[in-house]
Amino acid sequence: MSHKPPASPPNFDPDGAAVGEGIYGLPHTPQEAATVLIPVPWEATASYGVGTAGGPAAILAASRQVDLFDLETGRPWEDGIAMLPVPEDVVAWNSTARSLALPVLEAGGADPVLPQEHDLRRRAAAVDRLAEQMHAWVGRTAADWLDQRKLVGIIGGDHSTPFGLIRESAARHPGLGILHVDAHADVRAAYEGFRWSHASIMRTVIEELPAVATLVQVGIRDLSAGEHAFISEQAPRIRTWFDPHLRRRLHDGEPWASLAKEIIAALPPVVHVSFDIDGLDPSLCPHTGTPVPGGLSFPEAVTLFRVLAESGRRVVSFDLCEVAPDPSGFSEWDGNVGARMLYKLIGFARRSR
Ligand SMILES: [Mn+2]
Repeated sequence: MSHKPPASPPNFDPDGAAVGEGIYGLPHTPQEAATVLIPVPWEATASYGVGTAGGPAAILAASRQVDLFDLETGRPWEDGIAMLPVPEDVVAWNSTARSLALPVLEAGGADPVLPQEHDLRRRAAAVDRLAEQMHAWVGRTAADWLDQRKLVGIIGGDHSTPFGLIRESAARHPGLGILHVDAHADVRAAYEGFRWSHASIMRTVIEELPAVATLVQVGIRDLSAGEHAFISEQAPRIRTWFDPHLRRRLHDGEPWASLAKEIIAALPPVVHVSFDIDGLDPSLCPHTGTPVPGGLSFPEAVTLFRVLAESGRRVVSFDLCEVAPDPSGFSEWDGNVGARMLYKLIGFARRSR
């Protein structure tokens, strides 16, 4: 990629404590930066714990503690990383959608036919319309930066947030593959009455985006029988490495490096990485909305990124979702892990280009 690194201001010291307002304390504007991050503080349909709408702010705050030098990827900051301001429209849509959704979530969903659930259905439909506005906004914003040949990442928010980016990315790269790290399969047809649920993102991707050639899932350990059947029916377009099966092979002595190569080999040449933080061991994301025991260690996830970059495949876009700060404000651990995972992901994605 022929991107000219932006000149750093004379008073910028990459080894010093972060002083700038930007992510990782960096001085770059989005126009200068090779990597542009779009924060999407949206969690309208969070069904269990809430707080992922605070993900972008938590990652931004914690990012200032991350050393810019990285042992594995060198200096990913050099050609610029910038996060756009938190979009006020999305904040307002999220809060309206959240109030509309609450009674539906409390009722465990909206029945599609029962007359007495008419109001719940009306609410769920209104939430879906707001979600579509959010997707349209994400799509327009992402399209602008993708057309400038930037690496574009969504910082969620819940896992419904990257749909607009994946759609734009796939439109520019037909045959796109998705590397999806998650505890959940996210292939429910709809969830709790909402078409645009955090639990159905990959179902929508598979059904509505024929330009997505392959979905490769890793770390999945919590899904319904219906989702399990859907994954089997969709093979080989969906390839899932379930977490218990990966653990068993590791315990039987197979090295993670060879499992990672097997997983990455299933991907086409151009890739979007969709990273739900709950794909990791929940000790690394204790406040995320739907934690599940098991999952990847931090170094296992980073090895996947490394093997992906070294394979010659190209990462053109990504999302990092479901990071939620400690509601008491006491611990910044979730944001810390999120900011470090993001830095590794950007570092290896930049190397892949
Ligand atoms: Mn998940």
